[in-house]
Amino acid sequence: MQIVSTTESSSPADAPEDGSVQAVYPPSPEFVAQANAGPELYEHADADRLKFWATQARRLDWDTDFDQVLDWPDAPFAKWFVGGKLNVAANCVDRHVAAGKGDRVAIHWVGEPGDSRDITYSQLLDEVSRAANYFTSIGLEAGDRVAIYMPMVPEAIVTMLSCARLGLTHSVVFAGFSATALRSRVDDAQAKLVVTTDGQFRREKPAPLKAAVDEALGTGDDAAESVEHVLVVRRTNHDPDMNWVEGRDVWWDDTVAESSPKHEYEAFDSEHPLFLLYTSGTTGKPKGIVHTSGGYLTQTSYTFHYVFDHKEGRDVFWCGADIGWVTGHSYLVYGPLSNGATEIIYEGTPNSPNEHRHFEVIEKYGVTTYYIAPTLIRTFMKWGRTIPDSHDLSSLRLLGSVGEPINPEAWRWYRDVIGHNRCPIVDTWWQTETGSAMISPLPGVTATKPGSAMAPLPGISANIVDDDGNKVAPGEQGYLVLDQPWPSMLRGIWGDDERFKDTYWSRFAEQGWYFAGDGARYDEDGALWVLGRIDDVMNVSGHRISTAEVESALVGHHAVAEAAVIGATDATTGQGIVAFVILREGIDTDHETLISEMKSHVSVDISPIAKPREINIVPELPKTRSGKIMRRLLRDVAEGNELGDTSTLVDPTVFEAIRSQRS
Ligand code: 6R9
Repeated sequence: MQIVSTTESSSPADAPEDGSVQAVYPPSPEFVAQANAGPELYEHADADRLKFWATQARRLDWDTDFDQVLDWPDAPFAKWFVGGKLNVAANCVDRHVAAGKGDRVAIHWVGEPGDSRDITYSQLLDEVSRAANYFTSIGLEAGDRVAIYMPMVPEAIVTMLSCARLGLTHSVVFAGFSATALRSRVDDAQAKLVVTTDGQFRREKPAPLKAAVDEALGTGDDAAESVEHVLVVRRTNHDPDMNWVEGRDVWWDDTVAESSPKHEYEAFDSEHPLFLLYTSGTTGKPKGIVHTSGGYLTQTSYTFHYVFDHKEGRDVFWCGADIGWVTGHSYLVYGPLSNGATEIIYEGTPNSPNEHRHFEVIEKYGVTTYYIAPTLIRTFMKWGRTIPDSHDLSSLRLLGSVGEPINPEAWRWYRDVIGHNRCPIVDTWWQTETGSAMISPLPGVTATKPGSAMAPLPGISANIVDDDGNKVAPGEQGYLVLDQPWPSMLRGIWGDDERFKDTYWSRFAEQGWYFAGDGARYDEDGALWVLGRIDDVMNVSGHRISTAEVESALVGHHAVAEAAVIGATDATTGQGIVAFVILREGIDTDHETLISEMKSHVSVDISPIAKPREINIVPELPKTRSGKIMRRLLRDVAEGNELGDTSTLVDPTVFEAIRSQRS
């Protein structure tokens, strides 16, 4: 596949003169000249994949070298870097201090109410050591599980690293989840310790958090029996009614902060479990995705270096995800810190106290590398370009996108308004299960197409196949599969090997491929386009149409800020396309005219078969707390069904607004 282009420039001169939009964006010669990655990275990986991964693994410090790169006869249960021993936390902290980089800032922490802290690698080492000493003092041992239910405070990262240091397996539960969700995760993992805060700031107001832990852990007969201790970080200092269970609850200030900052680490087996991260499946019970040490750290570290073109000591990296999601694990904690990066950790939402917040942070800290989700880009679009335009964003040199397909309009807006047509964009496809980025351009190498994740990274092998496992022709939709194991792959579902095999490996069992659950297609140049979850692919009169494609077309209409599309059951066509759209600020054309304009826009942009049957103009879309649109619920609305489970929604009241628009 020809995806490499090194010499052409990506100046405005490349823009077609007939007014149509630019289709391909080659890297600029200036970026190419300084890029970490070159085309030879693909060549090395293609020549000998396992040797390539061994080279990447040696970016880390191993206390005992590995003697086998991959052990796969027991597929789908993989072992990577067999025989090797390392300490993940020492790779993220100690080794940078030992190399004389202790005074470098690891974390510029920005609190929601405006407070801030800068934490150097030396200070991080002290903090991690203190927590490790305290955890040892209460009897925790390698292999025990620790639940972390915290907002984005530095102690959350310190706790994750202290667990890694001791071989404790952490399970971070997003602090926006309910007490019920926390309880089911604590029980499933049989966590002995829960680390939390007294409260958290949300839109400038303190809200209790420890209270949810108390509710989750219960009392008497209903008490979560595995939990021995609850460790509480003081954050808001504002919960006059806070409950305190003597003998179970302790303050961080009285315990960790009083412990010794000296701690000798021990090395653990490459396959020692590092963390569990729960993700929702098709059935009600969340799956505890298991990740281990050596392979996970190898691939997060490698991808951080090459995909984000990280320059040690110069770059300031900012990933906008929460530590409650895999993106936060891999690109707020393990990827950046294993590379000795300086990064931003921001506690709040993008519009507190106002919509300028992110751009002020970029300006103040000189952020060079900015990695966010398309939903936030579209929100910025909705707020309007005058907001970013009023800030100096000249420090930025690379932009990233993750979490969902990015529509070309949002991609171009991101590149133009945030990146000033200077910064390459890396659209990174991956999942909780894959652990690190898998399909993405390499900046300085790949000529990118807006909306395409382009190609598997060096060392990764993917394919798009039909029902029988045959590679699809360009333009045809198929299943995205990973046909070779990769170092940061999930090692299983906690306590449920059968579900692991069944969920990911049964669709193409004969071939032994991992089925990711996403649909994708190649274009005529071989670039790979991820179309979204397979259950988001509609079937209208026998034609397969991706919700993402229709959404992308709708967002291409000048009046539309954001769109969600679902396939609703239709007696004649199988499914009918129903769209929900949010308008941009300042659109005052009447809705009837707009709706008919939008329908013909989609018809022209994709094909008449993709023309929505129904378009609803709504004030909000139902989103999960990680920013994914809950199409399942929109389908219920469109089909007039009882609403399914709304517990993971940010704002369950959006439905009243949506329903009132439809009636
Ligand atoms: C990292 C993360 C995984 C699902 C995945 C896919 C969607 C993520 C994407 C993307 C298109 C991208 N997804 N990145 N789709 N282009 N660049 O988001 O993990 O929360 O487990 O979600 O997200 O559908 O299967 P996770």
